[in-house]
This record gives sequence, structure tokens and C-alpha cells, in this order.
Amino acid sequence: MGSSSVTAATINAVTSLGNGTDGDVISDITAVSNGQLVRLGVAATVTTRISTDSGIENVVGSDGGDYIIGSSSANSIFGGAGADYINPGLGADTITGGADADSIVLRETTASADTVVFSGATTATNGADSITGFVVANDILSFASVLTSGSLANGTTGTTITLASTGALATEGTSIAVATNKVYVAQVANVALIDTAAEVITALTDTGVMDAVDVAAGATAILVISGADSTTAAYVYGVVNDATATVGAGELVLIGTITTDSTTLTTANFAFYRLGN
Ligand SMILES: [Ca+2]
Ligand SMILES: [Ca+2]
Ligand SMILES: [Ca+2]
Repeated sequence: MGSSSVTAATINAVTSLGNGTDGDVISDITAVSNGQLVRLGVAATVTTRISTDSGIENVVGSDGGDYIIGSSSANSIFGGAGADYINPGLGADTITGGADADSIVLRETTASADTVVFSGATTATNGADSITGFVVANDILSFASVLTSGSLANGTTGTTITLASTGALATEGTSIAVATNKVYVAQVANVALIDTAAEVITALTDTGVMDAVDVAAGATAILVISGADSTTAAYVYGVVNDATATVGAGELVLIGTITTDSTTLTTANFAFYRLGN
């Protein structure tokens, strides 16, 4: 088992927990003041559960695959490297999966706004994360760690994101420019044509379903794409374009899949400033 618990009397002195053995549980820490940082060991999988009203707010995972459960308070959770499972629980949480393919489970349907922070636009920096339970009325995708002074390419006024028609997306003659540090939100007709990076690269080429979209040479940008035939998946792609405008293999990668329909996203679902960890 190897599970252990830490009491309120000792938690304030603890800066490192766990030795990589599964089952470590941080509990019974009701006397700890808010803002306490819990840093897990750097070995393999560890498990952390933040007790309700424990006072513990912040967790930094190990380099392995961690299992981190938040409390009902606002938690700031950083998974670190490894394929982490993070369920922040209730409260307005900030979750950074970090490197590798994390499973981020947002389950609440109440008004608390959870912020999911992407760590980069590449496989190495972010991995391909699964984000479930995203509520468009509340939750936020943050690209503050990915883009410098980022902004939406097609959502500059109010809260409405203006989606190009499927016809306009495919019309090469009328370019839709995606400059560096922009997030562009799009919907094509068929999700099957955009649910892998290779398919999106094809979609951006001549006669592709996103032929109009032109990512600038040298740009770092984000594409959030769904298909009209699926209301339960939006794909988040990071683009790090080289000096040639054409987006080639390896220059566009999947960094997240969100179980929501991109047509319902508003500007309020995107953040470009630094929040939490
Ligand atoms: Ca980790
Ligand atoms: Ca929480
Ligand atoms: Ca990740």
C-alpha cells in the first residue's frame, strides 16, 4: 500500500511527500492556512487527495503520472511531467497539466470558473491532454503560457466568436489570416477531417476544408476546431510554423481534446493573461 497521511500539526513543515509509492494521501490538515504549497516527490506515481476545507490550496505533482483530487475550495494544481489525472473538485480551480498527456476532469456544473492552463504549443511542452466536463458557461482555457500577448483571431468584440462558414473556410481565394500569438476557432462539416494533426495539415492545403486559413510564417498560434457533426469534441492544436508559410508535418500538433462543441465557445472561455500557477 505505502499510503501515508499527514496531520495538521506537521504539514506546515512538509515540503516533500511521497517516495513514488502509490497511495499517499494528504488528509486531516484542517488547521493549515490557505496558500500552503504541497510538493510531491519526484519519483513515479503518487496519489494526492486534498481534504475538503483542509486549507491546502496548491499542489505541484511529481515528474511521474500523478493522481490529484482537489478540494471544494479553489485549488491551484500543477501536474508536472507524466500523464496525470487531475480532478480539481468544486471551487474556482486553476489546473495546469504540464508536459505529457493528462486527463483533466472538470465535473462541476455550478458557477465556479475553472481555468485550464496550457503549457505550450508542442508535444514536448504540453502533450495531448483530455479535458472533460468543460462547461462553456463557466470554464476557461488559458494560453497565457503559450502565446505572448495572445488574443483571438475571430473574437475581438463582445463575447461572440465569429465562425467562418464551411464554404468560406475552404475558399482559398479569400484568405483567413492567423497571425502569430492568435487563437483561431473554426468548425468544419465533418469532424473526421480534423481530429488528427495530419488531417488538419491536409485540411490547410489546396482544396482542403480549411484551405482559406493561412497561418503566418514563423507564427506560434492555436487552432480550436470542431466538426458540425459532433457536439462533444473540440480539438486544440498548437502550431509552431517555420519560416515557410505552409504548415508542414510536425509544425502542428494536437495539444488537447475538449468534450464540448466549439460553436458554443465565447471570448469569455479564453484567457491570455497569467492566472495562478
Ligand atoms: Ca506529474
Ligand atoms: Ca477545487
Ligand atoms: Ca499535459
